[in-house]
Amino acid sequence: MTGVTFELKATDGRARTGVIRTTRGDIRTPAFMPVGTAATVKAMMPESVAATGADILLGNTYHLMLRPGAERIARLGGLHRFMNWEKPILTDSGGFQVMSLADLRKLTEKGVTFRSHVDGSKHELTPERSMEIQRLLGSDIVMCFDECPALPADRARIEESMRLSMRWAARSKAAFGDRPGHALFGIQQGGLEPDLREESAKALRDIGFDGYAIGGLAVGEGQEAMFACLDYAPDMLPNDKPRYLMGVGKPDDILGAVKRGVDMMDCVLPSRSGRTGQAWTRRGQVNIKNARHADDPRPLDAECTCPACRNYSRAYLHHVFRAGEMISGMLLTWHNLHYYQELMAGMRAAIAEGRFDAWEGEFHAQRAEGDI
Ligand code: PRF
Ligand code: ZN
Repeated sequence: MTGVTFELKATDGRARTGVIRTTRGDIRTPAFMPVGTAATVKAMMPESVAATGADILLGNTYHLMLRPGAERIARLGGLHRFMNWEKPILTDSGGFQVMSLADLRKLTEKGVTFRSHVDGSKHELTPERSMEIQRLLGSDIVMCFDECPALPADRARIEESMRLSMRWAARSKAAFGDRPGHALFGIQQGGLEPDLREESAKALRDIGFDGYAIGGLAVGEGQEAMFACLDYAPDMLPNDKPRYLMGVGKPDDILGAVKRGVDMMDCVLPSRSGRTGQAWTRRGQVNIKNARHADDPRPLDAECTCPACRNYSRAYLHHVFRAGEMISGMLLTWHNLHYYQELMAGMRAAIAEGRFDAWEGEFHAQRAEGDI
């Protein structure tokens, strides 16, 4: 008994809807987790993130250990209090970010040493230290420490890396210990090789986790290859535990993942693209930088109820982007996160009512109409 439980409420085909209950509140699934890397969802106040409908945020071990430091956050009352977010937080374990962001990385059986991308200082992360940092942060859902090669990669490299990650998963579980009210998720690896995915899933099932992530996807393989893997990978993981696809994705990636049995996702896309003038709407992507918006009095999306769409014109959003005003990133991020959460709410309702296929048809039809 961990104090974090998963209740599956309905399925439609392979799509699932349910709820993860934690001491900090319920997470309705399928769930999208906005990314709050540096103890903030960039350009958003936490109450605004909650207003978009998010039940949970993602935080990062790697960034927070470097700045401001896990021990400091613990002294200040933990990450929830530090950043003023009372709902659940899931933290990634750091290995994936070290491999993509840090300098002078050295990988051994013990863990990984690296230099900070912030100030060049030297650090070490191991499964044990990652569990300690995530405990100091006060994370509700802790991720195992793993490693993941970018694709394409040799089968030998993927196999070796997956087996290392499974040994690290066992060490993560031992170091995590027994922490009522907190959950530990394993991470499946194995690239695009079905037998390696099964070997990884079996290793994780044998150790036993509160939830299971699918790692090592959306790392350069493309949507078609990712969906081909998701045609079998989720079914290798226990049916009665949440399944989390890490670092995905665009709205159509999310739809395809949910359709294949995924319950949770995270991605920087809605927040990051909001700061570069990209909006995601039910009719597709809108680039607010485009000169065609300069005199347009209409909202970004007439059907959207977010503050950017209720209170401002495309002309205004275009102007503040061009002028480099901070409100540009604030409004577009809010809109994008609101759209993503509406997408999730729409899928949850469709699955509960057994009309997921019709919902999917409507999603594609609206996009085909294009921007009007
Ligand atoms: N492992 C971890 N975090 C991740 C990934 C992974 O494989 C990915 C891959 N898309 C994103 N974030 N720990
Ligand atoms: Zn909007």
